[in-house]
Parts: sequence; C-alpha cells; structure tokens
Amino acid sequence: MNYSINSEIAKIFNHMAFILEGLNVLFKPRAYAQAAEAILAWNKDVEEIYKSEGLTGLKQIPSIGQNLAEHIEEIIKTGRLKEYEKLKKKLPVDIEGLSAIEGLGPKKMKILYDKLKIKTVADLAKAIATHKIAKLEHFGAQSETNIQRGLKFLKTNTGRIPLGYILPLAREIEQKLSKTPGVKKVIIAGSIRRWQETIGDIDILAISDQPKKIMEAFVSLPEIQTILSHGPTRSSVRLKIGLDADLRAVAPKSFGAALQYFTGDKNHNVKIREIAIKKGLKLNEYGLWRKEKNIACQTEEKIYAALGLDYIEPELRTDSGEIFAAQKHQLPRLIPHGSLKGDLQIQTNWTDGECTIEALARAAMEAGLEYIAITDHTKTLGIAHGLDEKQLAKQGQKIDALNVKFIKEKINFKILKSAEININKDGSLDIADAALKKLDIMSVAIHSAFRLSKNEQTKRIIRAIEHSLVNILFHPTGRLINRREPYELDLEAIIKAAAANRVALELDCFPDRMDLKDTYVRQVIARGVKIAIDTDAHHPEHFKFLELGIGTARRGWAAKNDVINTWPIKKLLKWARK
Ligand code: DGT
Ligand code: CA
Ligand code: CA
Ligand code: ZN
Repeated sequence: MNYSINSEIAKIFNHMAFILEGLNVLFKPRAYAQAAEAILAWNKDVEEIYKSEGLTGLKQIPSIGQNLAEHIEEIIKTGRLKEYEKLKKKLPVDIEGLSAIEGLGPKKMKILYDKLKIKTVADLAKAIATHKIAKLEHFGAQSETNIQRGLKFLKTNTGRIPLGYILPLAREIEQKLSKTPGVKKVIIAGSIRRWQETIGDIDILAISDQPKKIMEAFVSLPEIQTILSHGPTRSSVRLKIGLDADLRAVAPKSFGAALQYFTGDKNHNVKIREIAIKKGLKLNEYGLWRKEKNIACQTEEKIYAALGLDYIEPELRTDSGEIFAAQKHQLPRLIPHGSLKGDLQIQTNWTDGECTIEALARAAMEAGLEYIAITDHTKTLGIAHGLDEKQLAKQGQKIDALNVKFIKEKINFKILKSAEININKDGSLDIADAALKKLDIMSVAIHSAFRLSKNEQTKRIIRAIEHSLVNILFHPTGRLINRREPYELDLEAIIKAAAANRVALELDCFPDRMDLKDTYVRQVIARGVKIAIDTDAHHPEHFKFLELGIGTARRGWAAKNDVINTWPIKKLLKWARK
C-alpha cells in the first residue's frame, strides 16, 4: 500500500476543514474533517482504488461523496487541488504547526493572522512574550495563558505516530519481505511488538540464508523515500510517510537472542543484562554466553529460563516490576488476543457515525463478536446531533426489531440498547432517569468544559459515576494523542469512586485516543475496578482497532476477567443491572 497518498489527501482535507472553520463556514468543515479521518482509517490505497474503479470506487470510502471523490481525482491526477490553493490564500499560516497547540482553534488563528500577522509557531511565541495576545478582542489574559500552556506541551510532543495508523503498513512490509527468496521468518520487533501506543520507527527482524536478497528487497520497496544505509545484514530507510524503518537479518541459531534484543525496551534489556552479569554470564544480540560457551540463543523462552525468569511477554517489557514478578513466578496471565465477545461503544448514523445499526452489527459479527452496544450521543451534544429521550425510545424499538430478526435468522448475536450519555458541566446527565432505565447498559462521557479545574472536573465526573444507573465511564481522561492533553483529573479519586459504585472505566481503542492508557489500566485494575475495551467505531472498518485495545490492556497487566466485554452477555447484563 502506498500509504503516503492517503495521508497526503487526508492532510489537504484537514487543512481545508481548518481554514473553512476559520472563515466561519458552516457544515463544510465537518464534512472535510470526516473525509480525512475516513481516508486515514481506510486500509487501501486510494490511488489504486481510483485506477481500478474510478470515482465509483472512491465513493465506497465512508464520508466520500461525488464532490470529495472529484477532489481526490484532481489530487491524484494533478498533484494539487485548486480549491485548496484558493482557500490557503485566505489563511496562509502553518496550520500543521499551529494547530498542534492546544487552545488555538481555527477561528482564533484567523484573528491572530488578521490582527498580528502570526503565521508560525515562532511568530506566536514572540507575540506571547510581548503580551500582544492578551490585548486582542476575544482573547484576554486567560486565553494567552492557555495558548502559552499549549506551546509548552508542543515542545514535549515528539511527533511519534499512533500505532493504529502504522500497523497496517508495517504488516504489509513484513508480508512483502517474507516472500523474498531464502527467508525463513520475518517478525516486527521494537515498540510495535510491545504494542506501545505510539511508535518512533519500525524495526524488522528476519531469519534468512541469503540476507543480501532480503536487504535488496527492503531497500527497493515502493513505500520508501530514501535509503539511509544499506549493508549485507542491516539496512535503514526513510519511508514516504516520514517514518524510518530498520531491517536486521540474522542466522537461525541466534534468532531468539536477536529478537529479545530488538524487542526492547531499552530499560528492560539493561536490567536483563545485569541479571546475566550477576550470574557470571553475558547476554548480547547473538546469545547468552558463559565465557565462550553458548548457553541459550534460539528462543526468547530459553534465554529467560536460563536467567531464572518466567517468560516475559513483550508488552510487559518496560522495567516496571515485570522482572521481579518473573523471578517470583507472579506474572499475570494476560488477556489473550481475540478474547473479546462484545464492543460497548459504537456510534451509528443516528448521530455522527457512518452506518446503520444493522450494518455495524453485521460487521461486528464478521469481526467475531457476539454482542454490541449502540451508544449514540445524547441531546446536549449538538454538533453530533445527539438523541433526546424520544429518539432514544424510537431507536430502542428499532434495536428490538433487529434482535428479533437475528433470532429468526438463527444468528447468535445481540444488540444492546445503550448511549454515550453526555455529562453536564455540573455532573448531572442530559437524559432523564425514566429514559435511562429503558437502556440495557449505560455509559457516560464528557464532551465539553474540558478546562475546569482539577477539583471541579473530578467532582463533576464522580457525580456522574455515583448516578445509580451508570455502568461505564467512556474515554476517562479525554486526551487525544498529539492533539489534546488529558483534562485535569484526580485519577485516584475517580478510581475510588468507580470501585465504590461498581462502574467500569473504558479503554477506548480508537488509535489517537487509547484512553485509558497502559499505565492507567494497571492502576485501575490493581484497585479491582473493571475495564471495557471498546472501539468507539463510527464505521465497520473500525472494529479492527480492538486488537490495539487488547495490546494496551496487556501492557497494563490486565487479565481476561478484568475486562467486562470478555464476559458472556448474560454475565454482563447481570453486572450492568447492579
Ligand atoms: P521507538 O522506536 O522509539 O518506538 O522504540 P523502540 O523500543 O522500538 O526503540 P528503537 O527502535 O530505538 O530500538 C529497537 C530496540 O532495539 C529497542 O527496543 C531495544 C534495542 N536497542 C536499541 N538501542 C539499544 C541500545 O542502545 N541498548 C540496548 N540494550 N538496546 C537497544
Ligand atoms: Ca522502533
Ligand atoms: Ca529502530
Ligand atoms: Zn461520536
């Protein structure tokens, strides 16, 4: 897959959304932003789709209608988009750079450009230093402080890429390489093998009798922009998407040692080597040695065993207690991949999703699930056309009818009535209890007033958790990787409230959410609080994100029973009724 054309088009559409919003145009920004997201989440190359199926093919992508399909056609054919260039003249700023700053939306950026000619992050920093922003209309001192805080965050933002956006490409490269002559095995190592939420580069390890051949194949991949180094057993390249990839080829006999070394992480490896040294051994990427004698090297299991350790799964290799636990035979039995029976957060075309309830249900069946909960937004979330009590009741009838249909078709699948109920600023819910009681399972989330003080935000969320009917708190910290910091929260207090009220916390596995993140998962389950791993699917394609959630849950030491949607539906519903 030539991933770069997809991300290039997505970038253009995102910029257009941004500028249009800055110009106060209604509706259009959302259409462009949704299209960009859909193209990024689409795992096929739009250029290939276009070449084989033309505009009709492009329109299969969610959110892409005639007009946007023609835009894509123009970009593929000419490398540019006239409408975009026209728009750019109206707001010729470094959108990428500036929009990464929290607290600085398109409308503000338009004012900053019109009044102060601010085009870049550097211009902005200068204006803040001289307090020019506080004096502007619509801004004020608070706003200046917020932007300043956003600037600070930007500096620590390393530009790592969410795993979910890169995994399809990494697997594609893995696939291609595994077909070259002489190759015995190809495996992705590094942070990807550890299922880290963001990754810095792609590390690939191969066993081959003819290492030169695989190196040759690697440096000639069409996904590559430049070759950084090309040797007989190791090469490095920069991919078109702006990320590097490393390939190492090793002999079969040292595969385990090499895999252990290149999986990392660095801290874990340092500790493991110290343990070897204490035993009078030496561990390197070729094996475990006593003087010149090789003790273990073929598999990772043998290496860990020779060091007196239980096997440590890659997700746990972070040097945060896993080595001690491996010595004491106290490692958790991690939730296995493929063990989810349901998905408890899904949005349909009743609100901001792409598809009908039935289409999503059928996609969930394909993904191997036995149940889903439909969680459209509720009424105070105007931007997503949230549902009110009446519409929820109507949706409930539709769901009942679908469930009857599935029974008639002898399909073992159930749709649960639910909602992503909006938490008001004061912690109350925006749907009346009488309507809530008709739902099978009830989830809440905040979508506004992100900037309350830590104390107020925590109180607000706890009030929602204490509501007698609530079962799950969705995306508990609200962060968006590379885009938005989490809200200020006392997570310990939230966990305590969740434990006291038997409320589960969600691990939302949309690639740039991953919220709860790994370390929080560990904190949460250590307190006996359950988690729910959900996709937040807005489209059938999104069920593929479930594996990311499992990866992160494993990094958080979660076992199967810590996750409520591994349970059979009966057990889940019994739990939900408290
Ligand atoms: P990333 O790429 O930033 O997402 O994270 P990693 O963990 O994939 O790091 P990377 O690509 O620099 O290196 C891959 C693995 O190779 C790493 O996890 C452990 C091993 N490694 C790399 N450099 C060193 C080193 O200086 N010492 C040791 N012990 N191991 C290293
Ligand atoms: Ca890496
Ligand atoms: Ca690397
Ligand atoms: Zn939504």
